[in-house]
Amino acid sequence: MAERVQGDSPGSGRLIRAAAVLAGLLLVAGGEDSLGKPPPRPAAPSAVTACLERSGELVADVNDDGHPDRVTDPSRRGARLSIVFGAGSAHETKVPVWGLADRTARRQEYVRAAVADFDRDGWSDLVVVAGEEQAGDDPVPPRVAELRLGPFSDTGRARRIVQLDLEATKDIAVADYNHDRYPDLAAYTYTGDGTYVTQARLGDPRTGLASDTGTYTTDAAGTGYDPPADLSPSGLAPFYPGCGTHRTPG
Ligand SMILES: [Ca+2]
Ligand SMILES: [Ca+2]
Repeated sequence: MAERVQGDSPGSGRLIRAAAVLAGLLLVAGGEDSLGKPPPRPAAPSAVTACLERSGELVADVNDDGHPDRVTDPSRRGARLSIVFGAGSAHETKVPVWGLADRTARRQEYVRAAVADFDRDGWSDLVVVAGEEQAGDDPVPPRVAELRLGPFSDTGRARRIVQLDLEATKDIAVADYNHDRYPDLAAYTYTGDGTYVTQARLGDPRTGLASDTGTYTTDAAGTGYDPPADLSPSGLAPFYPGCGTHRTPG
């Protein structure tokens, strides 16, 4: 935080501290521009019970407008995630993964996203990883590696954003590593010199996704970018009940 040097007036120290606090608040709020505001803080629990279709599609009100939204990712590694906002309503809108990357999407060479309620507060959250492709021996870290705590808007805006300590990650998927009912994240990550690993970030009630412990890291076979066909066999199934059934998750 701001330190006051000798001879500086007490007032300027306070001003610097106030400015620093304000800058922090603006970062937390995610700002506002042509992409609109994040949804307001929820006043009540979601009226839509989140559930999983047999097809693997997640149904949840991710933007808290009272209409169910539908989340799919046929790629199963974040590349082709899309969300149909207001599915079945007059305002139905399909947003592809690029549209959720936020203000920087046009400058990204790749965008990946995953949706689950990582902190289990009842609102599905959005992870976005985006940046430059790997282009040499040294890992290129992503420009964007964020957990946007739900509800989030149809442009990927959220009131609370957690910066993730992901390394040179490209592909991501919701996973179940430690079977504690908090969704986890699998991250296919470049470690340099042509080698990749799959790392884990564990769902967490306080931080959303906790730091890597190294415990679940697995080396990828061979060298070069060759993500597993199924980055996370468990997917969302352990964490959401089936739609139209009384099946409990797991
Ligand atoms: Ca909605
Ligand atoms: Ca949440």
